[in-house]
Amino acid sequence: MRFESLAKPSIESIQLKNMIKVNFYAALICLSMIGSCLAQVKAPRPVGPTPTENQVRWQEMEYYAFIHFSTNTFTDQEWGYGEADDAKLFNPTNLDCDQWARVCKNSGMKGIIVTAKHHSGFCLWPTETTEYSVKNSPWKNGKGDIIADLAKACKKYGLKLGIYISPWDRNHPSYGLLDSDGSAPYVKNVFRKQIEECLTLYGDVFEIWFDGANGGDGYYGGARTSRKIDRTTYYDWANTYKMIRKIQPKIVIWNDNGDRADLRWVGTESGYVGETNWSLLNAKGEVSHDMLAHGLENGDSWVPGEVNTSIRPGWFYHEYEDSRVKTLPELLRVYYSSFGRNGTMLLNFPIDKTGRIHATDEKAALELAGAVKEAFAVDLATKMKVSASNVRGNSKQFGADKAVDGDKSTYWTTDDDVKTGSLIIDFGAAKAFNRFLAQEYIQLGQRVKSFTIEALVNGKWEQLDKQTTIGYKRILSFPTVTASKLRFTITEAKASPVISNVSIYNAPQLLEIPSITRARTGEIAIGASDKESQIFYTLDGSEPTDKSKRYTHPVMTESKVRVRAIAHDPASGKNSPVADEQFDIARKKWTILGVDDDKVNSIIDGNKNTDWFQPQSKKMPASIVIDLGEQQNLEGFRYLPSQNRNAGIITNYQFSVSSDNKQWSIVDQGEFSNIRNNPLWQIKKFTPVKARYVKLVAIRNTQENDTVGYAEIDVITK
Ligand code: FUL
Repeated sequence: MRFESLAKPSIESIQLKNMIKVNFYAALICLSMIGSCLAQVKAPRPVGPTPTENQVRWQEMEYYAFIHFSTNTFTDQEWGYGEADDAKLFNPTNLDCDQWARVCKNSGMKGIIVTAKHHSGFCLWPTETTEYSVKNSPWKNGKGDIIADLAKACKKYGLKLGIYISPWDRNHPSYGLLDSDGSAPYVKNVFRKQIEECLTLYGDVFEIWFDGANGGDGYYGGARTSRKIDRTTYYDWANTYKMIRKIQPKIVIWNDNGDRADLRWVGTESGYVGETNWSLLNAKGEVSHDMLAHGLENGDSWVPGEVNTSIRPGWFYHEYEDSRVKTLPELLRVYYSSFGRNGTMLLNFPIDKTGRIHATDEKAALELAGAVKEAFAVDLATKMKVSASNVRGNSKQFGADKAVDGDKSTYWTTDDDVKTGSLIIDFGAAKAFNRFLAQEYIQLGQRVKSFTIEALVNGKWEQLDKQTTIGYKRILSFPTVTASKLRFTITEAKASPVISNVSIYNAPQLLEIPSITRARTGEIAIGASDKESQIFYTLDGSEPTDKSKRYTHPVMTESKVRVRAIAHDPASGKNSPVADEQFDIARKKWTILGVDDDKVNSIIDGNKNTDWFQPQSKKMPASIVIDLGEQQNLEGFRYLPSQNRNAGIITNYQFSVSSDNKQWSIVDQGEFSNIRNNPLWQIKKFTPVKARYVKLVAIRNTQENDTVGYAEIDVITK
């Protein structure tokens, strides 16, 4: 055996050995190449400011609710004055936080931010800081705690809880006052204590909201004065923030009061953020309206936008808004213009007097959830063949397919020196689609400055859209196209693009609600947003169907009238939601007195896009007098501020009537609350009175100067 083993090896065994050797070295070389490849292809370095973990967690929530509920609900106001007696009115008959949470959950929301304290100062929990709270209301004989009930309901439905505490407190006697050492007793002993209570008593809080409305008229413990504060110093935010983060380290702070927090307002309460939307701002310095809407491309801090809007015109419940709940197309528009544009969507439910989300609001939110589910049910890009113009280090880890793998923690990216690039998604066959969605991996910063999408239609590339920023999520809508490939090209970026997701959908088409306007003469015009659909309407308040009267030309009316209309698509048989407008008497016989300018008539022309401003020479108080042409039985008036200029918006008014334009009596006076942020029709009612002349006196405006503007003025007759 030994000799055998010393025997000369056979040719085959030498060949085999050599092969093993060669393969071994080849494998070694390969391994070391792979090793060095792997070692070389590092993930891109972050670019510019990046979000904190808390901000990423918050951004991924995408959609959550606001709840507005307070004494205002019972006084029918948007901004409660803080009157002590208002606490006695707070008495919901059927308060049901479980219902709030259930509706939010079923609507696809991830959390609820509640007005624990609104500007009136009334607290929805039995705070130790003031008597102005649920504990002095008839509700549950003062033994209730709405925040505790809501926290429990949120837990049950797997929702996160958020807290709104208004810095401005129109009830508290110490609001706005300073001690001799310059410190603010209200901030130290009341406001901060209230925050502390809310953040310690009710479990985890994901977001805290500090509204920007600050100082002004109020009850202030009976002083009934106007108190001004310096918003840059009064609240000492730095210390308040420190305290908040210590109690709730995972919280995000929203603040509209000067000191930059974690999130920003987007400059409007109408439900949209700019198409270009950078999640960046500068930590210091003034923030303009434009910066709120678009962020700052080179801002030094990560401050993403949150789009807040109400499901009705107002934030608080008013019965007269029951027919003004946003329709499905309107809600979808908010959806696409909020987190479809790198924001989050914070949709408000005003709680009604019974203590529940109104059935109409619930229906609208569920309809939105259904439509979203339907629109985004099938992602046509998932697992499709996809190729990229460049892949970072040719590494599989950063390949094109990472953008369509349904995993948001993986991404496609390019070499460091490549700041542009395209992905081509190949459907294999022609597919119809009308929505495009893209996401950047924001943990590495927001990079994309511009991009295009094109479709390959009959062998030719056709551009579908050309846009700017992407951020956490961008959704584009366009007319349905049938194509076999889609090309997504990043045309400019701050550094190599990092794309975690691309999705393509074919959403069902929705018919837009028709527009209804009434000219001064009383002529009613109804318009559809497209040429194909037909319009059907009613004038008696009944529900219109495609069997109702067909609209072909303007309809003349003179008296009070409720117009309801639908757009109907004969091809699909589909109807739009119902448009619903109520008009008072026609304004044909009206004359605006004492103004030598024809344009003044635009304030009674029924077109909210035309406006008129008092001549510069006029000082406050400025008044406008209208002759109604004949005696009317009046019980209120309406004022719509200019919809085009953020100026001349009246906040404090007086309304007088007269039968002869000589003897005047004041029938109403007060404020148009929250009109700056939400410049809607202001509806004011008073005890009915007969009169032919009316006078609206502007006492103050949002800018505290002498500019006074109007889009429309109207009366409400009995
Ligand atoms: C505003 C407030 O003044 C409103 O009343 C409301 O709370 C809204 C969300 O923010 O600016």
